[in-house]
Amino acid sequence: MKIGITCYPTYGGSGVVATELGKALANNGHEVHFISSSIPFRLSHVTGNIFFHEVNVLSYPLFEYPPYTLSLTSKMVDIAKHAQLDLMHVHYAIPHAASAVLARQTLAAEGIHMPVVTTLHGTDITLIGQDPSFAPVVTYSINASDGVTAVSDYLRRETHEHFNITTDIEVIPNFIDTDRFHRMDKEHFKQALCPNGEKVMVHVSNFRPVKNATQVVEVFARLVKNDGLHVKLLLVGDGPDRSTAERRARDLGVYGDVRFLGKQDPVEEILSIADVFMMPSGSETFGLAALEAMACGVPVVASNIGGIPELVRDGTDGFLNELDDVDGLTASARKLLTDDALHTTMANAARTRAEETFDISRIVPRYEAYYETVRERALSKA
Ligand code: GMT
Repeated sequence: MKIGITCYPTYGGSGVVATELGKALANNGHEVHFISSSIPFRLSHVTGNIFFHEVNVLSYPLFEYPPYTLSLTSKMVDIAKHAQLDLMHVHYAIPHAASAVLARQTLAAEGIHMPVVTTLHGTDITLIGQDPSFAPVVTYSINASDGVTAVSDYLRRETHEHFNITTDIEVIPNFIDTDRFHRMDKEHFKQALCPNGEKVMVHVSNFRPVKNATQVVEVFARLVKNDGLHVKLLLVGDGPDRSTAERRARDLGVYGDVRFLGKQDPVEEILSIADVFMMPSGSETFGLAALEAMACGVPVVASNIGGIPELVRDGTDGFLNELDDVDGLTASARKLLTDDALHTTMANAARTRAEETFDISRIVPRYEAYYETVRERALSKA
């Protein structure tokens, strides 16, 4: 098939999923056209049957806000015509689903069929999408899509609860390439960071308030100061709460044992030296960063919210604690850092879960089958 993919190109789970999906589809012989404001950060090579089309946003004295959504729509129309796309798959509803639906209507006026699949990822449904300034268009563009997927059962339920949805939503969970994400021998790196054999706690996020990165620092300080554990904390990523987390580490007197590494790729090399992965998020529809850790054999300590329990099994491949329960999160991390036998069992379980349930080879065929179903359904209606 010839498939158009639109996503946010920046640091974020929906862009990662869209890009990895596109690369896997191209690997399976499909022709994939990425249409985005800039090249997605995980798309390092645009070769063979992968194409990238940048959306050019025109400024004009009259425009206080240049209308990106319309420029994206026009680019979709242009690529659909010239590359003869069989289907357009958009990730994150705002504004991509609305652009795609409008592009489909524009093309239909010229007798061209281009079914639209929308994948819902997170705050497009759980937060920002519910704002009255977006909700009517989000509702319309979901219902008008030819196919809709959600990355967890939780997200599917939330969509039905908060929007007037008249269409079926297919749950296709996120996935991981377990050949790329696996525990590697990074002893030299570990030695450099932990010269005295300290254990390693890792947090990876975009440091938005919803990620509760400061709680990771609080947990870490308790382990070091109250329990006297020899641990280092690595914080990967960047965003609005990074400076607050840095300040908290200084105030708690643990800054010397904390490293803020900023945005890093490949993250699997850092995960390869980790003993515990922390995800105390206030909202998470899936938790892709936790899956990346699990694939590298790192047990997860996370909040028991959203879609996380569909990924991390409490007491099997990590521990889930009530939201904002810093004592509980600390106790969970303490168990994993002090009980080697428990750690090994959970690390193995985490890796097995990633391989057996979320490996890319199991999930990408589900998207391919779904595309076929959507296309047949859309063509039979046309
Ligand atoms: O929804 C967001 O705010 C951002 C989005 C993203 O682009 O990173 O994250 C969501 O999608 C990811 C990929 O499907 C999920 O793994 C994240 O759990 C989800 N984030 C939230 O729900 C906060």
